[in-house]
Amino acid sequence: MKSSFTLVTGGAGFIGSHLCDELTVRGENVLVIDNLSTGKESNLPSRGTVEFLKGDVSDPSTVKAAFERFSVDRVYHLAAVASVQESVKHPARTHAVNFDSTLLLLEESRARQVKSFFFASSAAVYGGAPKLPCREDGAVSPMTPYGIDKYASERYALSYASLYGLNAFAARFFNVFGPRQDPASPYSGVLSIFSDRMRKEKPSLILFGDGKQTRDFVYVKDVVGALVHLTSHPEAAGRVFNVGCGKAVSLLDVIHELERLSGRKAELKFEAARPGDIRHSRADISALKRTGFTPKVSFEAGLAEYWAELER
Ligand code: NAD
Ligand code: UD2
Repeated sequence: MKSSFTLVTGGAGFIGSHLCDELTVRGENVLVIDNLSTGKESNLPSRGTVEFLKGDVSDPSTVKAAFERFSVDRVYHLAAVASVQESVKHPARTHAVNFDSTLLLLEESRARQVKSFFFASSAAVYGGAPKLPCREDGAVSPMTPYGIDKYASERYALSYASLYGLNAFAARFFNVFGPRQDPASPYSGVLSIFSDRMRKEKPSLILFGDGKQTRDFVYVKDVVGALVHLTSHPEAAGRVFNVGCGKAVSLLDVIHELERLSGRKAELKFEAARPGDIRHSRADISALKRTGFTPKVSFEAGLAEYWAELER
């Protein structure tokens, strides 16, 4: 009999690689599909059973071949063009990755009756001026191709639960941060960019807007903890959960904290706000808490751990 594998798409990326770490620690065999567009092979765990297929998750032959070669019994779908700005620049190209891949994976998962299917959605589904804190049963109004594809994918995943009995659930990640978030592009997560710059002798930071925009930053280890918890929760199927901390932190607060950790003062350059940028974002995490999971790492503690890791 073939051994079972847990498929993690985007497993060479920031969040996906932390998830792979945790799954291998739990003794699961992991199969990763990643095209390494932003991920790195060196992010993959060095211990445990990890098979790596370099390929495009929106290509039907790649996805089919993976399911034919391996006995996949769980799926975590995280591969995506994770940059909102990239989706604004290239809506058609990002749609193929951020939406088509979900339908392909759902079809394979339905045909093979996998035990669980997870889709990585985003706070971007709430749009530009949500009623705060954002609740899963509140209004959605995605403003960018990224947010629209996330919402459509999420709905497809949940409809596969109700229509076909697939054990599918989704999570709307708020702003995730931590080790291995790649600061390489100007569209990378703001905390990875700012932390990287603060390590320089004379750090200078660009603020798009006035720096008073707020985000609900959540540490990557809590995100992985929430996913693993929800996967085995009997009431997760067919539902979407906010995954954040429930606390708003402004970019100016972030800078203050990084100045404290680094002992350096940052030079701030203010530029126009980016198109499609959300002003404020904060999660209501009571649904997640009701399942028995509460994030454990505060913004300050997570940032201190991340900073220490960068300085190591
Ligand atoms: P990331 O860019 O580090 O990871 C995405 C991974 O997907 C990368 O390894 C990349 O190489 C891979 N990938 C991209 N296109 C692919 C394709 N066509 N085929 C195969 N692999 C492909 O980003 P991340 O921050 O780890 O994001 C993971 C998921 O979480 C994404 O779906 C993202 O939209 C979602 N998300 C992230 C955040 C955040 O704050 N980081 C917030 C909300 C949602
Ligand atoms: C993040 C995720 C996205 C999405 C969303 C959910 C990344 C790269 N993007 O988008 O996938 O799901 O969260 O809400 O993780 N900024 C600056 N200076 C910089 C860089 C950024 O001022 O050098 C600003 C930016 O204009 C924005 C804020 O910082 O107002 C956060 O930007 P981001 O790209 O980290 O994250 P966001 O919220 O656009």
